[in-house]
Amino acid sequence: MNIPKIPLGEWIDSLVGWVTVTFSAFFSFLTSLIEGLLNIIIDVLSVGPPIVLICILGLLVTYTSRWPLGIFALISLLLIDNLGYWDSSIQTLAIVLLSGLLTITIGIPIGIWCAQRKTVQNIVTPILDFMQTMPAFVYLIPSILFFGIGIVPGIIASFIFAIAPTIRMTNLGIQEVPEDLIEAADAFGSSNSQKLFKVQLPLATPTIMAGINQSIMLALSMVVTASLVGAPGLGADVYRAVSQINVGQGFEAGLSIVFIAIILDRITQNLRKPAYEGILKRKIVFSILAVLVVVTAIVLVFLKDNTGNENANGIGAQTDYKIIGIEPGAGIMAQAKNSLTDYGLDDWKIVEGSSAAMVAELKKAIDNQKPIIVTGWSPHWMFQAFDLKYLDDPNNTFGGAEHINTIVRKGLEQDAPGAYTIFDQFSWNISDMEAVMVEVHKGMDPAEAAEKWVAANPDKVAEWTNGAQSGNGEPIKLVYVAWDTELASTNVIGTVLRQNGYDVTLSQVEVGPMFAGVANGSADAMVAAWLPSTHLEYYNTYKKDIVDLGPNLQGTKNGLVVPKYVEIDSIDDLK
Ligand code: PBE
Repeated sequence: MNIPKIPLGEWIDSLVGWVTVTFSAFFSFLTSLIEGLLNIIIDVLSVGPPIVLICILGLLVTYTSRWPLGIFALISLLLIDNLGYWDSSIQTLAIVLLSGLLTITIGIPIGIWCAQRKTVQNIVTPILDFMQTMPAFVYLIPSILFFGIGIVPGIIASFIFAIAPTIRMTNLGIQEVPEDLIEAADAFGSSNSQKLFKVQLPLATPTIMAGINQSIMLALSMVVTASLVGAPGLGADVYRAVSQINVGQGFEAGLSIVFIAIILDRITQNLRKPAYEGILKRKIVFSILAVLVVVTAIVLVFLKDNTGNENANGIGAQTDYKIIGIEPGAGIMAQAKNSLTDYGLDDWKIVEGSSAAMVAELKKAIDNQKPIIVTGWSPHWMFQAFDLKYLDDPNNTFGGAEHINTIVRKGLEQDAPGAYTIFDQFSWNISDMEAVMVEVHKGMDPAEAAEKWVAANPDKVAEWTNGAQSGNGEPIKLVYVAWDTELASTNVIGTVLRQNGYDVTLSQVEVGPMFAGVANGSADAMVAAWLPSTHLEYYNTYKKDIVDLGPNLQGTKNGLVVPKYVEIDSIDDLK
């Protein structure tokens, strides 16, 4: 059959593109609103030393769920603080509380509406099914375009992912109210709203609370995903640990998430029937808590407004002192962090995320002619697509010109000598690599772009395969990180090996796993070691267990990059 592919992806692309432009004012309003709310929550939670909040939470858990659990909460929070995850935990808690708040304010009314109108329920139910089954990762993509990277797209994605149970359970709770009670209410002539607030909602509360509890747990389960687009907190700690293969840190951050989950779960589950209700009335406790929160928030907002912002027009204020980074494990991220110390940029933060999110953010800033600073490297198509410049790096923190090395596992030379020879002889230059990257950027499939380049450059390829015996379908597993450069190089070398009789697979991984995979022999090779400085730490960690075949490309560079219209020239100017 010859039915052409339905361009569903393209339609979605143009729809999202249209929405991004048309509603950009609305999105930036929403972004500042959510950021503002989040900052207030974070400020309130972190007022005073950690021990204050630890005690309050401990008491609250005791009150709702008896003293043994209160003691558990106290100890686990003290442990989180001791391990050094307190600030991350506050951020995570704030993200979850805000998503929870949004879920309640939007989910409960929708749930009520569903319960009252069959048509609404018929429309909303399939939408909820769709929202819950679509992998939550997918929401991150348009979220970045609408809200930029950072915490807001993470909150929005968590909210979309988490709202369904609140809506469903509110609907269910109200529908389950026994018919005779409704009839009785009708018989006494109650209005619709009286019926809702005096009969249906009170009776439905346990079910609604169960929905909210589930929503909050789902929001918490999104924190790691949200960190891919730059949301800070425990999720980012876990993501960083994965991308650097830091088992200990991963466990500590993961354990902190578990503790927070248990505490939130118990508080929300028992909110309606606290264990010590008999000793102290629920109303009193929650009123005290509410007054405490509101007063602190007001005082903090008031205090904040009075602090002078001397340098409101400087580049720092304009960019919110943020440098947009990429995957937390990338070498350039370590260099960027070092640059903060080397240049004394104490106020600045490096936002972790991904290369794709960084480019999306850069494009958005350029479309709006806003200042932005990103971690950048060449070769990269962004220098062709946009007018960019490197900031001077007088302290040489980013290490100057570098090369990319090919690294293979021990034993490959014996197991697949032909492939080994090809890896060893693989070498090309920046314009070759750029030719592939340009095609990929224009939308060609990387494998196809690689085949095209290989077909067009038989002489170069002949040098690499010179003297290499062909394979007999031996498997060769290449690992790479989804940077544009390595997408190009890995696909090209993969194509050449395939054409020489090897059964090649490419696996996309994070930086740490890429090195570790070659070192422990679960992968055969990588062509992506940026040396001498970018990946030095990984190189040193694994150098006993790998075979370094030397450079395949010379003349790469890392640094901080800004659009040309940004009026600074050196990292020194960020001070
Ligand atoms: N990069 C591109 C990588 C190496 C390739 C500069 C983003 C890094 O920083 O690890």
